[in-house]
Amino acid sequence: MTYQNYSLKQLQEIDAAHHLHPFTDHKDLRDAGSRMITRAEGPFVYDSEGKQILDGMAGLWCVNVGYGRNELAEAAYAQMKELPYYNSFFKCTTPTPVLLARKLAEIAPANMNQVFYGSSGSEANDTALRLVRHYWALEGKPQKNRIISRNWAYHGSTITGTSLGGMSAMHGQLNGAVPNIVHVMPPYAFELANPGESDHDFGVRAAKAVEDAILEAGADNVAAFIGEPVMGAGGVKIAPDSYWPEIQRICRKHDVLLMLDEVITGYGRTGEWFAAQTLGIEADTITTAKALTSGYQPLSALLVGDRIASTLVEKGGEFYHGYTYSGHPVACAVALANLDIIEKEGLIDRVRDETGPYLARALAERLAGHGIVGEVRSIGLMAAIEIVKDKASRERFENGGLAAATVRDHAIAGGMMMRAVGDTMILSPPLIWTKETIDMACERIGKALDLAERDLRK
Ligand code: PXG
Repeated sequence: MTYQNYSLKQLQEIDAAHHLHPFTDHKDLRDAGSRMITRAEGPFVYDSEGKQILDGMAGLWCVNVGYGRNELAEAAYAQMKELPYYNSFFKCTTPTPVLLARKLAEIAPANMNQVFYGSSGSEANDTALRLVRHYWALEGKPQKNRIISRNWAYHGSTITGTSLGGMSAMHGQLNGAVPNIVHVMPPYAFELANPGESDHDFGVRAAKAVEDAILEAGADNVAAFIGEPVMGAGGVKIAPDSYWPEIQRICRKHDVLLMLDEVITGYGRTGEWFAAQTLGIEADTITTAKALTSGYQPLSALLVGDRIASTLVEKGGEFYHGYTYSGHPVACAVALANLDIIEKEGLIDRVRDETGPYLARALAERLAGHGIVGEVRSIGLMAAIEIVKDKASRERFENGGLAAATVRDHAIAGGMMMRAVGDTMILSPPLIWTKETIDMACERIGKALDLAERDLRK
């Protein structure tokens, strides 16, 4: 590649002339010009001007083993030379997706033994929706097809992903969602708990919203509930402890399948391979992608529980669904090498026993007391910082979203890559972060909060 021959300005001009970015206001982008990230190593990314930035988002919630891993490049290279592509249709397949499927069954919750591949989380959720409805059709209940989801959920950006998701701005541009998907309140205590309501009671109430939706539709018409164990793109919304056990009980009581979307939480983020294990949830499908390859290759795996899989096998009949790149051998080779690194380096144990608790303490002791911080919360290496104008009343700054965007801009300028969702700052770093990296991050975030407070209170 010869991009080094171009100046930043030239690349920005070419970008503006030819490249439409995801989730972007293109008028804005043309005014500002894009930030060009050109290389990365370990926990850092570097922009075209050589500026080093600590990557608090693991790319986009995916680079769990950090950057610059030769093993992954070599796995891809070796597989490309031997067999760059062959399909898994028409009773064929290739060795790497087979071996990866066995590995995934080994690390997944006990009832998950089958895998369906795609190239993205959105595709995997499309598969999940189709599979769950297919399951009920095979069981002789085709009308049991409604899906309960939640406001603020993010399940991808295809029409299915957007329809399953609960992002109102995205729905506003949908012009017709996939039918029979309803959304209820999320378990977001910081904004939705009533004054004086305990976390426990709020969690039970948020779960009851799911049961109410089931009862309203009639359980015979409800196929499944879908949820992220921890809502990621919606702002790292962590449910109270009472929520998931209630959801599990409600789904069992009404014979409603439980679909987990672990595109963000999968592969170690919460201190177990899957958040289902951290939170003790028994699901019928688990959507995974992102950190399956640490983002080095596009790959998703829908983990399918025994209940659905056995019906599929016993009843037979073709499931008319699949992608050219389902089980892509190169992506699967990279995934195998990636899971190997996670295991050999003990990254998940480190999150559970060391860095996860250390991050929680650091946020609580060093940032929670800040004048514009309303709450900090985390699970494993996934965290949120709520930005408020008034700590006691939790009143937000005017112009919703501007406050966190101000913090974010100062953070990036200070060498700390973070995301802002509304007025929530979020962190989801590579699992290779150490206590020292967390110290560095907290220091940089603290400075960004100081500078933002100065701007915001002007
Ligand atoms: N489910 C969840 C829970 C996700 O977080 C998807 C599905 C879709 O995956 P693909 O691979 O189709 O993008 C995601 C993706 C953000 C952001 O701004 C988050 C995602 C994607 C893009 C931006 O936080 N998550």
